[in-house]
Amino acid sequence: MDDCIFCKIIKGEIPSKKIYEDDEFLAFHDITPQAPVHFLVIPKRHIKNIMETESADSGLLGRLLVKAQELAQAQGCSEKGARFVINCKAHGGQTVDHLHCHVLGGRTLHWPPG
Ligand code: DGP
Repeated sequence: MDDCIFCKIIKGEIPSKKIYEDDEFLAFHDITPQAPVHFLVIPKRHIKNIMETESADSGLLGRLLVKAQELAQAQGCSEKGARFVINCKAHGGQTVDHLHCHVLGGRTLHWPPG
């Protein structure tokens, strides 16, 4: 997608602080961190949001979550845990229309969210 910020990050057209990359996923620090640990894990394939996925995407979604938890542990969240968030569309608070999983940690997070 030509006008997608995250596709531009994947292509290197917009800089990011990468923490992980392979053929399928990219992880990078969020530009407006909401916790001491706050990074995003995104598929390189442009998928607009979680509601655009189907059963054929089960493997990708499973690998995305496993990668997110591995990176959370690598970022120091093993002992006290972290939060894994996927916002979807307007009511879900999604602002970038490219599927992404937020990983937040390093402090106690409140529940319910606002
Ligand atoms: P969401 O609201 O769930 O769509 O989260 C989008 C997140 O993406 C938000 O926390 C800020 C982050 N973000 C937006 N633009 C950029 C960018 O250009 N670089 C980085 N690193 N993060 C960005």
